Amino acid sequence: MAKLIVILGDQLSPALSALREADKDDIFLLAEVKQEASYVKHHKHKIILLFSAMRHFAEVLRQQDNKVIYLDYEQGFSSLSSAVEHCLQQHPKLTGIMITECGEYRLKQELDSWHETFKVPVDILEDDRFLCNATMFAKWADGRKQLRMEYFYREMRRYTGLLLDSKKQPLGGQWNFDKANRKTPPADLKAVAPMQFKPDEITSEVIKLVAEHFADNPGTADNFCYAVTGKQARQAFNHFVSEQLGKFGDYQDAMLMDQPFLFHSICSIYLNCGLLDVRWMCQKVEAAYKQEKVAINAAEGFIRQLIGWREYIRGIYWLLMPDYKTRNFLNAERPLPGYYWHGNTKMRCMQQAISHTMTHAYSHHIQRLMITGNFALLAGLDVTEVTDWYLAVYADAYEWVELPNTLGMALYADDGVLASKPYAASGAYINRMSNYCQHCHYKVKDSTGDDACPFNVLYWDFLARNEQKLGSNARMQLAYKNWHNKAPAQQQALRDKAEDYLIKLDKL
Ligand code: DLZ
Ligand code: SF4
Repeated sequence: MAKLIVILGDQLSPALSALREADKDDIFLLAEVKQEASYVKHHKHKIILLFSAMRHFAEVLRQQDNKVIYLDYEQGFSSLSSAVEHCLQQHPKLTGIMITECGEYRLKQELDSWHETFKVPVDILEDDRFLCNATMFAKWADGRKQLRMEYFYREMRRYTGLLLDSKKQPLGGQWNFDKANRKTPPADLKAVAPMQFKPDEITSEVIKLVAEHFADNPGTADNFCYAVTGKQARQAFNHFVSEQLGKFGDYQDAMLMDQPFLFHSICSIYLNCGLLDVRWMCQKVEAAYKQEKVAINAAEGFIRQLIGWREYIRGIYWLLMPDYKTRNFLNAERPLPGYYWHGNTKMRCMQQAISHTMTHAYSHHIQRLMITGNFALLAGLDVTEVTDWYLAVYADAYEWVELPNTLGMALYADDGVLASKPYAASGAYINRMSNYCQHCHYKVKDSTGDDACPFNVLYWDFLARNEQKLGSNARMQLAYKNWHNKAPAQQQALRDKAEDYLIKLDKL
């Protein structure tokens, strides 16, 4: 009774439940297929990363004497279902399928149909690489008026025991050191880059394949330097802990010209496809704190992202899909300007965030939330176009993580499920957290003149445009008070300027 064990491109973990449960006669399937490679126009680096990491993972499985079927892209399989069908036909001794649950609702529907399609038993196992499963999350969410991350996070700290003292109280005397993560960066702050890896033979093959078959996708296939094995990813993470983490604690939200990574680990790229293990990462960071190598704001700030934010986001996704994807509270429907795909804009902050994205399939969370996300929110860009953009261009993006972060957190399209108020900010915030404005065509101190900063102009217009929906939000009262304190003539000038900018949005 041999089974087909299907391993997806973001399931490249030795501890995957489907691998743990496999028997000796079972056959593993990894497949590079058209549908997964093109449900959005993925950045070339994202495809290179996954195809190369899948090929390396298959190698390791083979070396451990497992039977592995690897279907590469040039074999032309259209979908995972067609790959599975092929294997079942070629190997009649296969009498069942086993797979660990996937990370996207779209694909879940396909997996759920396999039992009917193939007329064999299909075991879909829990993905216990995550710390909180759907049942635990639903229990936590049940009966709560608001699903705030902070309370979920405290439960996760208690559940994991991370950064707790012997009385189960938070080390450092408080749960959250968020305020100590937002220092303004000095202009001469020197970044410490994440570890880079030279492509080996397998990766070089994949780079050629992607350059040929995905020529029109965003990004270039040339400068790929990410880890593609678990061993490399662990090296990269150890480098982060010893060389970057201390400064990451202080400057999590900082942005500087031409410094795409600053002190960020970029390990979401590896964690989200399975090359790193969340428990191992958290233990490394906790140990660095206990050995006094990093301060509490660094250790807590990092662990919060993993066991707090990341698990919370996943919980929200599975709790609220598929309805969540249809939400558009602010009726945002303006087309995405072309510079989201190339970064040719006079707005320096947008140019930086987008060009980093196009070069590396990466930009850090504040660039995503407070630059490209904030701009999309203020300008009322189409929610589906924006969420598809994030899903396509980031190497760490799968819908479970991308959708709530974009639709909920950045665009407030879920009417406050995730965030208690929209993350709308004017140029002043960007000026405080970066040195971009000094290098910009627009004037960050201006809101109505010829070269007024578009973030200022659109910020006020956003408030005015959405007052009916946001005016009663308790956390927006100060913003609306400031708006109403403006003289009618000034309000009109701001709105006229916004109209002008919105008409020529593509040319800003
Ligand atoms: C993102 C991606 C890409 C580009 N290609 C593949 C692929 O060819 N084969 C595969 O198994 N997975 C791929 N993936 C990742 C899947 O899309 C991912 O598993 C689902 O989105 C669920 O999270
Ligand atoms: Fe961005 Fe405005 Fe600053 Fe220019 S002036 S970098 S558009 S915030």
